[in-house]
Amino acid sequence: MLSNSVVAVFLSALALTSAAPYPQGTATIDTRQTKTYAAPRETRTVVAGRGGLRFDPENIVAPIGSIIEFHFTPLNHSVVESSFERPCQPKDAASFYSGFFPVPRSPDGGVTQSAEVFQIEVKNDQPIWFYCAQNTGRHCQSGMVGVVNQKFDGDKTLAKHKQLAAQVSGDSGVQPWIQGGERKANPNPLSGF
Ligand SMILES: [Cu+2]
Repeated sequence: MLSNSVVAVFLSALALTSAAPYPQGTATIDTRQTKTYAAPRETRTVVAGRGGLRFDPENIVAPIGSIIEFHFTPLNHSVVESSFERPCQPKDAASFYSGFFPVPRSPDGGVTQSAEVFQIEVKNDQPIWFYCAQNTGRHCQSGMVGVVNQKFDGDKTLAKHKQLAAQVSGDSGVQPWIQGGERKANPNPLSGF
């Protein structure tokens, strides 16, 4: 009886020490997966059109190196980088632009969103102002603007930016092409954001 137990313990120990966690000789490193980012990025989700003509949230604080991931609800929103002083217009030729995301309303009234998202990277500690360029309904001028890392000790506030946007009489501008970020498959298009 005792000897059987000793043998059992011995065999268990043998099994533990001889079982390699990974089959040797078959593991490979997929450089496509590892060369871009050393670690998963911290991500902030922003939903365009949730709760009306607005971004939710619209005032985002995010660390350098993190990702802002825009999701798009009906009917047809976009996101473009602007400046505090000139709302509803691209900041410059390098400003990011997502293109438009047409999304039909759900027939049963449920929440729907685009099968694609748009991601930008927070590259420095400067504020990133942005808006929706949809001119049908004048989204930007109606307050569909937002900011990443507003300077909270200054007077360039989101509220002030919205006032400036409301004074824009012309149409919102877009870039000639999608740029400055990545348009990619929505990781969870059927639920949540
Ligand atoms: Cu919009």
